[in-house]
Amino acid sequence: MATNKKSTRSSRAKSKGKKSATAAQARDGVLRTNDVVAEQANASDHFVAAMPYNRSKELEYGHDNAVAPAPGVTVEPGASTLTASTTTEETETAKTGGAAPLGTNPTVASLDRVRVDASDRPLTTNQGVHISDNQNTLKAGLRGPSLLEDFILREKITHFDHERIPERIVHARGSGAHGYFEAYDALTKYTRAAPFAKKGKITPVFVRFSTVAGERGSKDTARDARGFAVKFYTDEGNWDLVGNNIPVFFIQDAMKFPDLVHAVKPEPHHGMPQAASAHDTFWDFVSLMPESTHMLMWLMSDRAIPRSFRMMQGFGVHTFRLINAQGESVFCKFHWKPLQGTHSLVWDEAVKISGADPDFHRRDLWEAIESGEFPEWELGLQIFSEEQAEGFSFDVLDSTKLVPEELVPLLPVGRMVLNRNPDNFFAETEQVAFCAAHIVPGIDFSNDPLLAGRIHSYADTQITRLGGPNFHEIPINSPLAPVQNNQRDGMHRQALHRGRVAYEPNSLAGGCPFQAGTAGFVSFPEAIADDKVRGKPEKFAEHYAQATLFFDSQTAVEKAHIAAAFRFELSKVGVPAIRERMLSSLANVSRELAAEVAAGLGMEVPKAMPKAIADPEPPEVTVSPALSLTALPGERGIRTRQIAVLVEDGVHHASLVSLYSALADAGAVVHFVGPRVGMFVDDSGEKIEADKSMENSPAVLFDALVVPDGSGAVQALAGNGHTMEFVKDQFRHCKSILALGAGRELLEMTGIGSAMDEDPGILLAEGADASKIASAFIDSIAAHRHPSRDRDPPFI
Ligand code: HDE
Repeated sequence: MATNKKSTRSSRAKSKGKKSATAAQARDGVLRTNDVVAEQANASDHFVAAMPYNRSKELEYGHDNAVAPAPGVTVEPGASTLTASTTTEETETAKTGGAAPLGTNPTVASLDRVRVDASDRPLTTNQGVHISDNQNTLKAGLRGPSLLEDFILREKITHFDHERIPERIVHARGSGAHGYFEAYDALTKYTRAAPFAKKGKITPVFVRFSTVAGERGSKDTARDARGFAVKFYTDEGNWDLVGNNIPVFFIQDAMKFPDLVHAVKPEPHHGMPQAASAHDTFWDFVSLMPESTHMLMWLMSDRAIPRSFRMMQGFGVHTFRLINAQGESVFCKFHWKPLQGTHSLVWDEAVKISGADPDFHRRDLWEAIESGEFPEWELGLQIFSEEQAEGFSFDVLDSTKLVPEELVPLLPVGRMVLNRNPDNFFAETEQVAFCAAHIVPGIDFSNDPLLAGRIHSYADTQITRLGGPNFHEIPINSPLAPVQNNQRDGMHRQALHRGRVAYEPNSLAGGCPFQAGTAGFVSFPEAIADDKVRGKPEKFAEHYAQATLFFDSQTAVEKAHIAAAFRFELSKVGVPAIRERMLSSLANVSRELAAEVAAGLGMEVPKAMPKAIADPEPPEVTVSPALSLTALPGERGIRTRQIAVLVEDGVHHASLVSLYSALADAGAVVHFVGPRVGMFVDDSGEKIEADKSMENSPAVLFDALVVPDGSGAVQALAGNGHTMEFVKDQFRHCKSILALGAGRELLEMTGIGSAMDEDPGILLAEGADASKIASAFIDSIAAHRHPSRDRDPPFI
């Protein structure tokens, strides 16, 4: 009998050995000779007849049914063979296995199903044939020609030839990790989304961090926004929160995205510069797009050169909707806050790191997770009603605007921990396909016109990048939630669909898979009655208030870095009129900033650029402390911080031993850095091994420096030009330096001079007192940097 709810199927009817001709009475009462095929058809007839007409049809019309769609009509098949592809489905071999367990789809199981290990296994071809010789092609004689029939060579080379796939058009360079999200509490008041269903609920995640402009092999420390994309494998399907480490964006409408990306990518005539916005086309474009000014402030700030992926915030950027089980909706912005705190590099350091270790961020993330220092973020939501939003001075559908935390505070709702590195970079981090359109029941889009373009773009781009429409079946992309629908075929299809039905409505498969009705994803029924137009709302015309808010909310050092970044970038612009235009735009943000940048370019501040709107609504918030990096110092002290201890022959042994254990106990990663790697003999005749050299690991790769005691060692180090550079860079980049005993002389030689005695980041102690100074040194490193030393131009 037909039901409007999901029916429990009876267990599989045994069909073995039933392939004999029988006589059967069909539904019409006629006695016919039967064979297996006819029997199947006859049984189907009974099954199909239980659905004499499409009972769902009348439920497809009208508003009430639109907002509360009915579940599909289903009929229980009785015998499982009724929905099978073949009566032979239980004929087993090692390859075919048995019949599909009803209602399951093994392509969505955990990654265990595809994890491969070759321990104790011989080399094989892709067809599983053992390879006897992996050194030589098949030849006609030892000195003879290679033979075309060498299928082993040809398979190997052919596969190799096709190893690369197109890189992402943006965000090509990235690094990923697995982890989980844990809800602090049920958030059912606002949303029925699965990850927030109850206190303590765990949802697996895969996260990919990225730069935007650079190609796949480009440096990690480019000045750029960072992607912060989180795939939640929820039990109601995959939810991708594809965000950035900056809460706003350059443009307001998806129509401008290709223009923006063309402007920032290497210039098309000569393919330069790589992973850099400091060139003519970028500044030409953005100086003609004043709505990008707010994002430019963030991009020129230290946010664009993070110390680590682990030390940056993440933002969903757009306004989203949350919907609860009663169908009530609120607006929402997503924020990730790192427990490690927000910390950044300085520009000179970022430039040098890109040469010393282009994988700086990738290595940092990998090593932290490998060593069990699992990075963690808190998810906070800004929740506000549509009515509240209408009262704001800005439009919440405008992605160039943020909602100040002083206007709508953050509600902490859970935490995310990254606790497992991928097994294979390509299979997981490269093939992961994030998609802004992947949302789950309880979450919905707002009408942000930038978001609308993204809803289209991501799936579209994967078709080229991952070779067809079945990229959702690639193991890293497949949900943990069961997948069943009538989509079929296409390149690289893996699912083996049982049965002959690939359409709906159907009666031959008992109406399955059936539409879920209100148990499934239901779009929020937002009322819309307006003209169909191409245009923007008036509030979008205000371009500067939040750029000013951002600048005015920075500390003096942060402001100086923003000015220096504009100076650097615009100094790389070859066309003076573009510099001038950008300065005239900055004059609308802050006279102070415009004057500083103009001075740095040897220019006068031009007249302010005319604004698109004469008298915008005054902003609610004019200073927001939350916008400064200093707002989140972090809770993890010096854990995972990299500390260089210089070593040479004759280094004072005892002081290093005691210091090492104090720093390691505090969670720091201590490296002995010598003029070369390998063994050195300390003052007590014992050996000390340098795991890094000043040549392979310059100062920029470390957060702090220890200059050792031992006059012989200090003299030897002083004779090495690398040492001077090492100490100078540590000083210039405002990092903590501890000089023990004779080590002080080295600092003096670099020209730090009297600054040494007043500088809170320089600690001096006798070698014998190394253990006493350790805790002060740890506090000093935890401060990340000592900005009082920050000079522009640098002091040494
Ligand atoms: Fe993306 N973006 N984007 N984007 N985006 C892509 O999708 C696009 C935007 C973001 O680690 C592409 O799979 C359009 C904003 C991240 O794999 C592509 C528009 C934000 C990632 C695409 C935007 C982002 C991407 C390229 C304007 C912050 C990397 C490859 C309408 C909220 C995801 C891919 C990963 C990647 C399109 C704007 C974040 C081409 C059309 C705003 C983190 O589909």
